[in-house]
Amino acid sequence: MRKLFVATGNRDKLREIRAILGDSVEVVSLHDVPPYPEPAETGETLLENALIKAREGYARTGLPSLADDTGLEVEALGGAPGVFSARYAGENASYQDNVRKLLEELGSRPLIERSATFRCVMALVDGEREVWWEGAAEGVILSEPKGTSGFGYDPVFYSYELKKSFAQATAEEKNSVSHRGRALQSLVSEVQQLLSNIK
Ligand code: ITT
Repeated sequence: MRKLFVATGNRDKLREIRAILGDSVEVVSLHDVPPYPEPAETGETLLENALIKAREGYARTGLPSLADDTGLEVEALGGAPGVFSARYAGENASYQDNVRKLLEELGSRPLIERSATFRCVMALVDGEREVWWEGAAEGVILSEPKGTSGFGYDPVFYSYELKKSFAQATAEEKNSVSHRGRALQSLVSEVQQLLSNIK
């Protein structure tokens, strides 16, 4: 089976990526290759950061490399945390730290002022081409966490489509409407085609 390197060490993302890609490719990650320092995410956009990670992955492994960069954009906060979602409450912030900071920033605003978009860019670099796909999910930020599934900001992200928080949804439900699920769905058939062209 063709191997696809997914340039992330985030096991929560990996679990979702593996579930969505299914048996179409063999996914290997940062946990399966000799360690290398992860490149600094110095880009100003999700796409720039996804490309930084995918290019480094390809340079290090020689395998077609996929990278995910995700951001939560909250309208009332001018699009924050956006590209800084992983380090919103500081370098090495935990998921809980970031959620706490987000709830503090939003304070007692009513739901109507808590609109948010999860956006995910997936970039693939294989030595011949650089391609990317984007997926988005719309919702609102709840005033307190609900549910225990998923990860990151899932407990406070209420999905309009699912009518519950991502952390109250099953993995299948989340993947069917999520930013990551959507980016990957449009990638699946193309990845198979791209990989079958690689000698
Ligand atoms: P890699 O760069 O190694 O892929 P990361 O955790 O640093 O992993 P990002 O830079 O893309 O990933 O940061 C996105 C942050 O947004 C992540 O740490 C989570 O806190 C959050 N996040 C990403 N996808 C999410 C999802 O599906 N549901 C909830 N929160 C998510």
